Amino acid sequence: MKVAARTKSLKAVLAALVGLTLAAAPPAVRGESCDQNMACCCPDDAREVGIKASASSVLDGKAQYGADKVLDRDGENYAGYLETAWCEGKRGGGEGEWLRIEFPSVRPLQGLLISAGYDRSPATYFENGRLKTLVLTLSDGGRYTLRFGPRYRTLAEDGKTQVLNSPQLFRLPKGRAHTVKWLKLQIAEVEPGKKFTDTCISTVVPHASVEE
Ligand SMILES: [Ca+2]
Repeated sequence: MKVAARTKSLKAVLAALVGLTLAAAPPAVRGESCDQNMACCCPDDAREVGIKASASSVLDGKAQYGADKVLDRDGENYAGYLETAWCEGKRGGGEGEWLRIEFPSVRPLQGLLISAGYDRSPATYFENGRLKTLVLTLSDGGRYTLRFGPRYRTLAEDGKTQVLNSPQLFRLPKGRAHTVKWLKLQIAEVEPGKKFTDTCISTVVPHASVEE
């Protein structure tokens, strides 16, 4: 009887823990492909002055993989400068490592364009770790799980199939308007790289508004 009672109470504790975990899981937002998706395009704030990035770690401590590499811009390219990337420096896939972006003043945030990996080339993309899920925390208390979609494909002009799965657009749910001073992106799940274990993000573009 004693064993049975103990098993029962253990089950109750486990059930309570599972309940707490489920309750704490932030709502999920799925990434959209930017192929033929005008909502990805042209945020009016792509060249914000005074926006800053910091990170929990940097690969080998090298400036070339620094947090600021998610904010550099390539002329008028709405997606940012994809040749460069922040790469985390923790041993393993980088789960738990984070990137923090701070704005010079409080501003609206409706969406984010985020690279799923190192977008410089298909080679760097597949050799390094890629994102499956990120946890987004906002300074106004908002919290979401960002789920990167599967690989999107489209037909290139030369008739060859081209991989176009990154960056992806995340629209925050319309039910709640967010105004933020900072945001934090924490790596939750990754797909390991074929050659390297570090996980990289080429660009993050905050959108104050997102087209329908
Ligand atoms: Ca970059």
